[in-house]
Amino acid sequence: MAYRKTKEIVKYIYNRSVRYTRRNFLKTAGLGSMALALQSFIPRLSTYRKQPNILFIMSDDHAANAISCYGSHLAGSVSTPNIDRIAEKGIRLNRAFCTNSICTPSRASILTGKYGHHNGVFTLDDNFDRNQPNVAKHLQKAGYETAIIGKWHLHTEPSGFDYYNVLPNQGLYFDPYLKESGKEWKDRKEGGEVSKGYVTDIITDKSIDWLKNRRSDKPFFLMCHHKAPHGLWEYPPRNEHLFDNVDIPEPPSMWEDKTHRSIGSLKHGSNIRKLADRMSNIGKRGKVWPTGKLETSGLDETEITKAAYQKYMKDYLRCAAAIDENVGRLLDYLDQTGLTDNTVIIYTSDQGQFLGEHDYYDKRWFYEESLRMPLLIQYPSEIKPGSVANDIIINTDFAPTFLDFAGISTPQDMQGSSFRKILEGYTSRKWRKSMYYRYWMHMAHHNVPAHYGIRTERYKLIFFYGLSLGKVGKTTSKTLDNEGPDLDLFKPTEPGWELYDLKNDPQELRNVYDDPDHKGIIEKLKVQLLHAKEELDDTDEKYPELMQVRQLYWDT
Ligand SMILES: [Ca+2]
Repeated sequence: MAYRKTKEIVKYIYNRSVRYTRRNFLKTAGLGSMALALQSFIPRLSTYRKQPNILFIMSDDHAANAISCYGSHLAGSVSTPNIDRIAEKGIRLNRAFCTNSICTPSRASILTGKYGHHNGVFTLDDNFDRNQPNVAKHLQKAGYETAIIGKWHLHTEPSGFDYYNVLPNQGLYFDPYLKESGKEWKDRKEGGEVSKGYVTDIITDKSIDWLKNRRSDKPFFLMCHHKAPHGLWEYPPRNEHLFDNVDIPEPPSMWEDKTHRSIGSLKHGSNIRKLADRMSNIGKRGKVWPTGKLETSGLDETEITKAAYQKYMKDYLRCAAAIDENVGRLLDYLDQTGLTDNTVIIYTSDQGQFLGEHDYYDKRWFYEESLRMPLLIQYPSEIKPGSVANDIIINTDFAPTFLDFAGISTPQDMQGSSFRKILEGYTSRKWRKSMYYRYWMHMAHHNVPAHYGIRTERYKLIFFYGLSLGKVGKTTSKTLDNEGPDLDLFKPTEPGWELYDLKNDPQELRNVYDDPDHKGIIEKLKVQLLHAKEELDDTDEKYPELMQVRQLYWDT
């Protein structure tokens, strides 16, 4: 047996099917016989033992609002026909969320199936402990050939991969360095050899090369990780004139009156006006903005914000268009080589990105546009074309789901759960109805205060506790354009609470925390929040400083 004794397989399938599969449960309940019940599951055995290939394509900061199949204020301006192909042939998940909306922590959670406080990656600066278990190691043991190509950003040498070829840190858009397995490894931004060309094309070329040269007798697990469309949004020259003479629509929340916000969030974050300054000034190293300086002379404040938004969106969408082209190349390769039917194809992004919503760019906040990961999955044997799911999925669920496809039960140390059955259209009654979020990197880079909270299907409760708790590392000082740190920014900020009713206010334009009508729901959500923290082992008792803040502000 490749990975499990027959008896164990049958027991495993029987248990999971009884637990999750309404259709099969009804069948077996009517027959009332264990033997017949098992018989009805036997055809599934071959499917489970087949171990499909897994192609995981992840971009960086690609907001669902910028993917046409999700629909948004950008509909009509944005077209991602190749990424949409995955949704057309498979499923679109509308509520896939990250547990900490920045690159390094989200990637660590995807790999380990754990929150940052369990895998040790709280911030962009934390080195990933390569000796801990991860999904690639489990898949290797289960007989998979594994590879990661593209953005890594976990600083230490990848482990669990038969092959890797990864960018140091963020990587470069043009002529990037790449660090390949079998050669001397150097941590963090050191090391690597130059590949000539545009990074998105290169990552796809190397992914296709690896697919061509892989061992044919093993299923594969390939993580194809794009750098784009991460700032500073350097698009390929071929897309330079995309969106010429087009006015990109502004999101309705770009001009919102933020007076509804708590003091915890009100004055923080990076707005589009700040981006205008960065785009129009010469940086500290004497460099102009890489896609050209934003000209603002003669413009008033509103016009400057509008001009910066247009430039931001056009640069960003030109990068995203290159992602879409390259997703198409990978999908075409699978089609041409007959691999499509036996490959689970996933498209996602490490987290979302504000595209002017709430007058923000970047991510980090627990607000929807930053929290939400696009998630599209195609696997014709199990997923009906054009499916849509609204269940709450989080990034710690990815690893258990991949392992489920490989026939492996979720390891005890993983905190997420497999959502494989949701892809087939069945949701267990036990499936989570809420998710816990935590952002640790207090006021580093884009001035976002540390916070945590809970999002249910309807409500979102956020506690901005405003403390760095020693989680800001010594090299967290570099911003995107290499500006130095202002350590004063890492001082505590004033705490505050916010509550959003996502049913009546999906764009989070009205914080109703102080509305007396919501007193009851706030009490319930605080109990749920503490329960989630307890269950996930992220209790505040570990941080006396935070407990002090809680004592003062919990009931305010
Ligand atoms: Ca990212």
